[in-house]
Amino acid sequence: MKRIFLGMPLLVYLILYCLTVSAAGVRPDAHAPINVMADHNHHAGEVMLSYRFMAMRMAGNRDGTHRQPIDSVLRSGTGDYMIAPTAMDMEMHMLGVMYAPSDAVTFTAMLPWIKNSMDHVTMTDGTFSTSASYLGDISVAAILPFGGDHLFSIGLSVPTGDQSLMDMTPMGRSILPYPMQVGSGTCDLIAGLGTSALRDHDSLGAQVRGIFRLGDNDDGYAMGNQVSVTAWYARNPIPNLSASIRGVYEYRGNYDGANPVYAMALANKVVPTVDPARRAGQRLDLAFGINVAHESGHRLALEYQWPVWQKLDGPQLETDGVLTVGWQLAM
Ligand SMILES: [Cu+2]
Repeated sequence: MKRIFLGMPLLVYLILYCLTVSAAGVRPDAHAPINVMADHNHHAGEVMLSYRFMAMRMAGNRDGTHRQPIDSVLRSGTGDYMIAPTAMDMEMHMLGVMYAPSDAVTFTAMLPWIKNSMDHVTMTDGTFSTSASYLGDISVAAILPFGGDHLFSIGLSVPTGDQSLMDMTPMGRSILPYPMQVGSGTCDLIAGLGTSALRDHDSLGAQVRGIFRLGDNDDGYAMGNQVSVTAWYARNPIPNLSASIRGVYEYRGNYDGANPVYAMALANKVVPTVDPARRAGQRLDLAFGINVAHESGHRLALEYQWPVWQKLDGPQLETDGVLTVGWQLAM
């Protein structure tokens, strides 16, 4: 998280710079809050480049809607496991490109780079950390506007990521458990439906989006499907800055099948993160964001999202917050 804070002064400077130049008809809230994907389309011939940085912090265990102290996860206490995760950080850098060959369709491609790190405690009071980073799953999609302010998007995520990343653990160099992997290993269908309305000084939007796994991967399992429903309201206190508030409901399912490489660890209850039936969860998040638009086509945005409610098939690490910052340039 340190690098984020080092980048903050630069981001603040860029936002202040953008505010000094009039936006001449560019609406900052013509784009949704930065953590919403496939939220807008482009006009014929337009190209947009984007970069997003996302940092997610997870800390502490939860089962259902209740927090679980470490003692109730570990076998040395009242729990079942030899090892418990205590915290996890995910950092993602994502490059994106959008291109509209006509007003009727905008194509998008996204290329993520993901770094995961996880801290653990063992039943003998030992601690250890693992980390892994790799290219994630590249996705391509078509965004199709209809009926004025509505968008339908359909795409495919291809398994360019890795689901067998390794690192040193107390058991030697091992394949890391499910939440540390950066790829699904499957081709996934992505579908979304969204709508938005721009008024004189404010705007509203909503989107439903899902990721559906098409079959099993080479290791004999499929990650759970994911569905998110979100709605936001944005207001422009000054012409080229909008401030937004957003609600998000997210559902992700348990894994289908299991990677046989974890069979021994699963049978011996070594750690809950190798259990394909302890991956599911639901979250209700609240997010606050800022979009800044410059007449040159540059946009900067920031959004912070945190759960107000979550229910997990645990023990599983609970999410504490998600920070997303982004830059976009339309040409
Ligand atoms: Cu765009």
